[in-house]
Amino acid sequence: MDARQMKIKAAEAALAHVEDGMRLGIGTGSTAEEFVRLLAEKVADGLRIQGVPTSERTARLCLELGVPLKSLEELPELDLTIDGADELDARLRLIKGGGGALLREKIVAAASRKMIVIADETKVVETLGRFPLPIEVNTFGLAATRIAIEKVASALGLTGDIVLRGAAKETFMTDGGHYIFDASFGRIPDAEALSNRLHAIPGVVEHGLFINLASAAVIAGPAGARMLT
Ligand code: ABF
Repeated sequence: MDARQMKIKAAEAALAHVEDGMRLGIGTGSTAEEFVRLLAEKVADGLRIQGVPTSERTARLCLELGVPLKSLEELPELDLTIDGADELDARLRLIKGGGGALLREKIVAAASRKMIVIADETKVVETLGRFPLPIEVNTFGLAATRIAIEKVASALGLTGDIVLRGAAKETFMTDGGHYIFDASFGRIPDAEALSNRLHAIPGVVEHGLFINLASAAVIAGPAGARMLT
């Protein structure tokens, strides 16, 4: 089974949790896009859901495929969010944001009663941090914010490059009009501590550590899909 087939397997398993009439947060990334394609087929067969997209990219795909959308303003309380991840550990803590949508993904996930992560087994890690942690920052005071992040990380024994996404060519800007630093810490033993200290930095808008948000995960591997709760 190749990578795409594994993503489809995870998406299929998650789709089984979508009930008629649900208010559904819809994630970003290639695995989430496989979920949207399968969801669109169910909608065409009569499934009634109202979707809230976590990025402009996801919104465009949903509209193209006929998945009915509302804004989070219209649906501020959701029943379920289905979204991908860049990394997840055994306690369902995640690193997200590789796709640049972490702020809206976290807002939508936090507005949902449940969040099911869909991922292939390559995303499962013992300790978060192998994937560079995306940190969404205000465009004002970038150098000062980077120094503040370095200090916070150092205080927790974390070192590694903190790189402005897209700086080499054209600085990446999120749907929300912010920039992203990708911080290659390698391993993050105390994700909660890092999360809290990053939130205390004024220039940090949000970061890609999702803690106490995922209710379950569907992990797909060559042998099929398994549920992690
Ligand atoms: C999104 O899912 C992002 O937070 C994360 O980067 C991405 C993973 O993408 P993929 O499913 O393509 O690996 O929610």
